[in-house]
Amino acid sequence: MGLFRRTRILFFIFVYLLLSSSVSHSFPFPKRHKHKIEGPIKTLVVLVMENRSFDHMLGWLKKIRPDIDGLSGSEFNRINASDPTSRAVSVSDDAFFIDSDPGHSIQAIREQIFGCNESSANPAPMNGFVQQAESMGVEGMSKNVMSGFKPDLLPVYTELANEFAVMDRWFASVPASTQPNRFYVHSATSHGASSNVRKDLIHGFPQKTIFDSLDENGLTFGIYYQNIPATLFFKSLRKLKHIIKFHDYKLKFKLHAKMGKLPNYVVIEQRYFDVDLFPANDDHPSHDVALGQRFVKDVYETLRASPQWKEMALLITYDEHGGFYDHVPTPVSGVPNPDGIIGPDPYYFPFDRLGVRVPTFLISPWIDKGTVIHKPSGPTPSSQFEHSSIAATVKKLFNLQSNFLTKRDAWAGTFEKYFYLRDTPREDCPEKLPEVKTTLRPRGPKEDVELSEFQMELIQLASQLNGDYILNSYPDIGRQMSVGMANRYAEDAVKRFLEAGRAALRAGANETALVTKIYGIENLLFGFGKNWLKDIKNRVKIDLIGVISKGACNFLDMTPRLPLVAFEEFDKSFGVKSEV
Ligand SMILES: *[C@@H]1O[C@H](CO)[C@@H](O)[C@H](O)[C@H]1NC(C)=O
Ligand SMILES: *[C@@H]1O[C@H](CO)[C@@H](O)[C@H](O)[C@H]1NC(C)=O
Ligand SMILES: *[C@@H]1O[C@H](CO)[C@@H](O)[C@H](O)[C@H]1NC(C)=O
Ligand SMILES: *[C@H]1O[C@H](CO)[C@@H](O)[C@H](O)[C@H]1NC(C)=O
Repeated sequence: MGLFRRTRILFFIFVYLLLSSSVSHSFPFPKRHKHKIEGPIKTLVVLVMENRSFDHMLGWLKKIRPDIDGLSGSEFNRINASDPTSRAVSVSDDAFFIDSDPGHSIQAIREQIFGCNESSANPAPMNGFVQQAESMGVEGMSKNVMSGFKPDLLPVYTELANEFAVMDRWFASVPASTQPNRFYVHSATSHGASSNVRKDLIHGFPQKTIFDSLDENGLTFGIYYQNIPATLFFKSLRKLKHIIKFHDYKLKFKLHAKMGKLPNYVVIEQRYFDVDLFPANDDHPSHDVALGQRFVKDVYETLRASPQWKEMALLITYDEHGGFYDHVPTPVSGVPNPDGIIGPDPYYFPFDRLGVRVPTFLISPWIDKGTVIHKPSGPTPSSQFEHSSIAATVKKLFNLQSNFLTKRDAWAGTFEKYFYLRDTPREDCPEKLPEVKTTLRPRGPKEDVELSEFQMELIQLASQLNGDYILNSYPDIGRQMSVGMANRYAEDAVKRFLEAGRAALRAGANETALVTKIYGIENLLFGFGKNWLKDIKNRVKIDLIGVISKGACNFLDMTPRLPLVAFEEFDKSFGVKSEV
């Protein structure tokens, strides 16, 4: 590698020495005027579970709660949706443990809701779930997708439904998989992703998020994660100033709640990896739904015990339906494309219809017992509750001066009015939810299984955070990993990423810088003399700050033990991968 080439590489890497004596240790946050929140809710907590439809989780509640739009018991799908004489599979209330993952790609979901490849029927007939399941060739799958849980197997949800509000018209934002739907929750668009988009997963999705709007208005947010925060897929959350808003759920959630220090917008992420010591609690097949129940119970009871409880609301929803049957037609008309971006080849999905209905709860002492919230009453006649309703409601609830994020949250129904129906908060909210004693799985976690698609994406995110994404083995980096290995890899990547970010903040780095770890920087530095920093500084146009790796430090005769990281100014393109 010639000096010229090395110089070009280093053009992107202005390394600022941590050990420089001129480092400022002051906290680099400007004081802002406090934004006043008028309404009763000062903190909204959002928990997005994985991959279950409304009818699968809550459909059978209708037996004891006829006001909820659940199952009558006579719903069915045929194994061939276009053949009225083919065998019918009816809904059943015997869901227990689902091992394999039903289909939920954009094609599979189209078949589930329309029964064929033609997507013009309105209302959508919701008659292809069994046909799609049959096509997967997995024994018992078509029965599984039509099954639902008996309410007494999900005692935490049954109690929450009786104590607070069930929203029985809340849809996934996109008839596609986990990741696009999770993007809608915080940014009202998936920026064109209808599945996994590798390039954007590496560089981070560039769209504006509700976190940015909150920040602009001087309000606070916090992300309480367990193995790896999927919110780091957003580029803007990789800014240095946001590093300190990521907290380990285990260490900090209860503490902050108890101290009354939860921020205005709280995102709780669950365990996405199923390992012996810490089994997954996200409800994703094949994970144990009983653990999901215990997790929801833990979150609720923590909030209930907080001095902030009377100014709080908790929204629990599911990213998507996970291939499970739901009888409510997916809205297929009057849904605006958020930002003009069309999905990729070969489907060119225009983001103009929603996904399948998912279970959603609204919990707060401002909500009356046994409330059911159906369709929203605006802002347009076609408006619906869907994941963008969260950003739309945050804007109204907290009176944000920022614009809507996209056309989608401007259109989505909002739920702030349900906090204004009482004069005072309730005093009778349960302090504890029912114990969940039974396991809903005949076995423990299997650490040695392959990764699911979403877990692969999380590993790709982790490889971005720790710099491995420039290796030739990316994007197959997770292919050789078992779930157990992947869990360790992801946790380690997150730990080092956040540590490095905090170190840079302490060193006085510009808070708008993005954190980017660059693999093998020490090799690039080799060959420059001791004045290399000055040389680069003279040439560099972008403001990059770095913490030196052990290797480079040895070369430079220094001794820090910090991970290798560079910090890139926000909005400048990376240019690193192609150069190395
Ligand atoms: C489903 O039924 C239609 C209409 O009878 C028929 O044309 C088609 O071949 C059937 N599909 C399968 C997979 O059996
Ligand atoms: C739908 O289209 C795909 C190709 O895009 C084809 O493989 C499949 O058989 C079609 N399914 C039906 C039910 O027509
Ligand atoms: C940080 O960087 C931004 C973007 O380049 C710049 O506008 C800002 O003035 C910088 N802040 C400080 C404190 O240097
Ligand atoms: C849920 O998770 C899986 C695997 O984690 C992911 O690939 C998919 O997009 C999501 N949907 C379903 C139904 O699994």
